[in-house]
Amino acid sequence: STLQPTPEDKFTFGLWTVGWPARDPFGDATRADVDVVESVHRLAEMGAYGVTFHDDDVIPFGSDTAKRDEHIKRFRAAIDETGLVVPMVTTNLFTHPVFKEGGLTANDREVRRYAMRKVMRNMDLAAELGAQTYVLWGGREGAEVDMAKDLIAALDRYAEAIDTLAAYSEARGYGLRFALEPKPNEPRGDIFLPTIGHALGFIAKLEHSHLVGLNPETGHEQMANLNFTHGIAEAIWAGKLFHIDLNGQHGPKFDQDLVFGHGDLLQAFSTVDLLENGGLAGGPAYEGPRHFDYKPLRTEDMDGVWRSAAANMRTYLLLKERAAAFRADPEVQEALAAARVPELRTSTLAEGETFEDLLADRSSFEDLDVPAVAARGAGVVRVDQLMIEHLLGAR
Ligand code: ASC
Ligand code: MN
Ligand code: MN
Ligand code: MN
Repeated sequence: STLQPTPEDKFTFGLWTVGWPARDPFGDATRADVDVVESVHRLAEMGAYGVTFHDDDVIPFGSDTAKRDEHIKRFRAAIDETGLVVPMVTTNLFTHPVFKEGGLTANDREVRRYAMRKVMRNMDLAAELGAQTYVLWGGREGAEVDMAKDLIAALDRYAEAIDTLAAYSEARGYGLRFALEPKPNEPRGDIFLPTIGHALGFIAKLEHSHLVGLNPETGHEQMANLNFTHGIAEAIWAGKLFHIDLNGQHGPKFDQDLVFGHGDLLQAFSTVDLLENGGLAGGPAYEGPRHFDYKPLRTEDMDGVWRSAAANMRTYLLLKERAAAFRADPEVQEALAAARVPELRTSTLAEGETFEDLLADRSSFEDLDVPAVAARGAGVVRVDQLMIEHLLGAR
């Protein structure tokens, strides 16, 4: 294996990541704006597969039609020159003050109608650029004051908006699938659809649920003190992992958007192992882009920005290499067997067996030596240490 990224690795970056000038709530920008054309070229040189963007990343908010066309033309030329793809596109419904109280779920109906139009206009561009996935991160969909929002009506409006956008994609033949991105808070005090689980429950209620899935982000689940690998496993199980935002986070605090692996490294290891080796046949459990949504540290100059972009890909490839070595190690296989991990793929009832058969099977209950079963060690610590040893390159 090689640690040099290539387009086959399907690494993609939001233009807003390397392009972040590092303005935060307490301080001014520490870097200049980056031309998207430069970002496209630099990322292509580094071996990326594609880029993604919010409308406003490519077309500054408020551009007139002529200026808009010019920005799109320049971006398109860069894409064509480099051969990068644009597999996902999204909308900025959070920066402009008009969205301060929400976009698709704002109390103000004029804001909601405007937000829908902003998404629809960018869906036209997404389809033109060949995107398959449209992400909806509802950063401003939420509240600080519970009683200043009709919480149930807000979910109705959210569902109405997404069903309308899905119907629009169908009617225009765009073939887009929508990926909702959960986040528990920030910038709103509380954001609607705060976790993967909340979003899955919501999607099941949609008229167009078949077109709607998830774009989970590592740090967003970890902000809620949840296990990201467990979260995406449930999304995969539900057939809803449409896209993924990989980054790093050190537990519950503000959204750090660190380089992938530069946070909870053990969880990054299990994430890569699940994506690459977690399929039922032992292959990938997810085939879409490996998308990085991170922010280069505010301390860095542009050299640090490009180093951080490379670090995401290299860390992913290192973890992929370690995960492959872990799976190939005979001692690991023995430890997993001793911990009965493969046994979980055997159904609890035998083929054709009914609950009547189970009731009739005395060995399952009446004759079971429960204390003996309870006394069996589960063999988990051996697996844990083997994980650590592979992660540290000790095996
Ligand atoms: C997105 C997305 C996020 C946010 C954030 C904006 O589209 O996936 O997590 O916007 O990156 O700063
Ligand atoms: Mn329809
Ligand atoms: Mn984030
Ligand atoms: Mn994200």
